[in-house]
Amino acid sequence: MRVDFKFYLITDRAASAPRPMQEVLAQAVAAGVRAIQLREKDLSAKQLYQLALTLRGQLHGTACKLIINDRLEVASCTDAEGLHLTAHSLPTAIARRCMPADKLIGVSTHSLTEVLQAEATGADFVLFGPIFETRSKLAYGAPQGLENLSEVVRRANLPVFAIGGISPARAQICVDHGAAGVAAISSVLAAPDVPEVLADYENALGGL
Ligand code: 3NM
Repeated sequence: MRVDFKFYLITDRAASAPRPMQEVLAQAVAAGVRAIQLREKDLSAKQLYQLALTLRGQLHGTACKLIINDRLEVASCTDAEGLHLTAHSLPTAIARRCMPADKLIGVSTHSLTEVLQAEATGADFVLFGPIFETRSKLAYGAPQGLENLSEVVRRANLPVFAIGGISPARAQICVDHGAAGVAAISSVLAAPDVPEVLADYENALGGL
C-alpha cells in the first residue's frame, strides 16, 4: 500500500516551543513515526526549503516520509515523498500532474463532497476534520463528529485520516469508526513526554 502509515504528525514550531522543533521531531522519529507533514505556513519559500532540506537530512535512513504542506515547488526541489494540499492550494488534479507518480498527495477535507472530489482528482489519502473540538476552531469550522467520519469512510475508497483534537484514546475511537489512521499536532508536539504519547498512539492504532 502506498499509504503505509497510520499516524501522521503535522509540524507547528509554536506548538513544540520552547523546545526546538527538530529535537521533538527527532524523538518522534526515534519512537517510530512514519510520516511527517512540514506545515510552517509563516515561512517564505526560501526558509521552508532550508528547513525541509534539514529535515530530509534528519530523516535520511529512517522509515519516515516527509510530506510538504501546500508548496509544490518545495516538495519537488527537496525530493520529499509527498505534498499535502488544502483548500487554498493548487487543485489536486494539477498537483498530481506536476508530481512524480510515486509521490504521495494528501488533501485536507471538511465535507463528503470534498473527500469524493479529492479521490476523483488523484489524492492518495485525505484528512477529514475537525472530528473533535480544536484550539483553532475558527480556522476549520465546527467539529464534524464521529457520525460524519463513519459516513465519509463508507463512501470513500481511499484512506481517510481523522484530524482535529486527536489524542491516543480518541485515535482508537476514530479507527473504530473506520479511519485508516489519525493526524495530530499538539498532542505530540506539546507533550511533556513525546515517546510516551507515541507509544500510546502505537497501542491505540496497532502501529504508527
Ligand atoms: N487541520 P490538533 S484541524 C491542521 O480540520 C488542522 O482540517 C484541521 O491540531 C482540519 O491535533 C487541524 O492540535 C489542527 O488538534 C489539528
